[in-house]
Amino acid sequence: MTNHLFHGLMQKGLAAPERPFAVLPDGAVTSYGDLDARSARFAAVLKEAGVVPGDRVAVQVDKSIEALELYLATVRAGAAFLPLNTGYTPAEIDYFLTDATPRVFVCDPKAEATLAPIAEKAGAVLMTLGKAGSSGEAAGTLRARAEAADADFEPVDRGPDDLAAILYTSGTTGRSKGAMLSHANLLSNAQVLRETWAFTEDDVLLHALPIFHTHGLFVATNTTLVAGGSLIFLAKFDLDTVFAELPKATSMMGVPTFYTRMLTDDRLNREATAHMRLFTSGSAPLLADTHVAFEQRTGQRILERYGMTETNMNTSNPYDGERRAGTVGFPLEGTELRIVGKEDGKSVADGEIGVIEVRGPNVFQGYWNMPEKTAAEFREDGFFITGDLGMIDADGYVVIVGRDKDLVISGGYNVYPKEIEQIIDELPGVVESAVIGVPHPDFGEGVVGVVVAKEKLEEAAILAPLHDQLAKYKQPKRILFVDELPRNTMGKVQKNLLRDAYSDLFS
Ligand code: MLC
Ligand code: AMP
Repeated sequence: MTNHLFHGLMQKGLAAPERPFAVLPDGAVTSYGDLDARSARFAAVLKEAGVVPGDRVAVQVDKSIEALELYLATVRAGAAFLPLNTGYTPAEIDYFLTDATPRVFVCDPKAEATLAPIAEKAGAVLMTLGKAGSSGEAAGTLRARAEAADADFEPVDRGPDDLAAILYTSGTTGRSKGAMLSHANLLSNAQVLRETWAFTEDDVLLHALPIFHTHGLFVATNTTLVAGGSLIFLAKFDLDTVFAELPKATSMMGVPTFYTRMLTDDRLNREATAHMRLFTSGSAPLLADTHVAFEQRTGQRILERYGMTETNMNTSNPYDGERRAGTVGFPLEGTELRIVGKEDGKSVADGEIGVIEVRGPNVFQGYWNMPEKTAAEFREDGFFITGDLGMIDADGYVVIVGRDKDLVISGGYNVYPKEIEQIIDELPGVVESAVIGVPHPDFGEGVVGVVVAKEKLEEAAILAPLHDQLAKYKQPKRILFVDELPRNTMGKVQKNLLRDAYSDLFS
């Protein structure tokens, strides 16, 4: 039987099971054979728990090889993988589980007591998966069950259009939307990135990204898998570990914060990076200054690419050829990109700014349970409206100049102001609020809440109640009090004026 994504990703690995798939900083190696055998056992456990093709398996666990094995197991079992940011609070998890109604929810053993009632309410079977290397109860129930499970799990038959993953991405209304990605969406993008970036089985990718988002899970992991290469798998981005492991790597993928942090460190120099084949950046704009500074220090030109949860990767600077700072390069093979006028939806002339729209095998199937939202974000001819503003320069390079959506990107994580404003506006003493992003030296943009209060309030009075409701990265780094919010004649808050007024807040 054929499972489009599993067999596509594992083709090279299954042919050479002794080859390493991932190496941990402590030297522990997971081979492709191990990955195959362990994902088979996890798939068997999922099946025993009642997972049938089309079901969702939601997962909120620390980064580990086992979490990747669970991803592949879910695909093997014919279900859709639904990874959740480890920073999400129980209140946020409640929303995702209620919306997606997964058959199984896997969480950290430490969170079990808190999350059990939420899983039960959503009708999900709860299992736990602890940190790599832990044993006994701390290892969790999934591993214990896997030890007793069948290692000969036959991958469930799944075709290109079947659902492989649902990734939630916040929405402008404040309600998160589950982007449905098919087997073909994921496999085609991994294959095209392998070709575009020349990944082979000799590649060793330094993996310091989280694995609950497109960048760390699909771009980094799937591309390495289809190439039959290997990962140096770090728990998180940490400068000491990155510099210690860099000599063994051939390539690294990061968000701009990785590169600005590396630039603050004296260990970044030509010698430390001379052996590297490729550094890529994405998920947020890489400042041209960062690109230039990195090249001056190392001789390496970071390759910037552009993507989204909904579309996987859309464009990339060339591997061979000029990697142009401040641009995201050209549409990937098979992906069409156009720039249209915001009002009329008609293509603009080259060099003019408009909304970026894309179409291709990389573009998702729609939002889970939200047919109207899906319809609103696609044109009749199948182009997806990204909400990013861009232009195409004289040489065909795509330049992203801003966003037509009210979105802040902090350290590569998306923060939708509405979600935060809705909570702040409910707090005692608050009249209204506007959440904005302003330049931040470390995170690119820092989240700031601008609040109109009825009475004198301290910052803490706004920030403290947010702790239980919002993941840390969404919480404003500062709260500023003003007498009134600037509005245009239509009554709309002029966030651009607020962004200008506070542009130096973090400098
Ligand atoms: C951590 N904090 C953040 C934050 N990350 N705050 C705002 N934005 C972030 N991104 C909080 C911490 O909780 C902490 O709070 C304080 O800020 C400082 O933490 P830190 O130790 O400096 O943070 P660190 O753990 O090092 O994390 C920073 C980071 C991480 C940049 C390494 O955020 C990260 O890995 N980002 C990658 C995101 C990503 O993969 N995005 C891809 C999305 S997919 P306190 O108060 O406790 O000190 C996508 C599509 C595409 O966009 O195109 O790829
Ligand atoms: P997400 O919803 O987390 O997948 O984030 C997708 C958004 O990140 C895109 O719509 C862009 O706004 C932004 N993004 C991704 N890559 C880049 C890039 N290279 N430059 C600028 N913005 C980017």
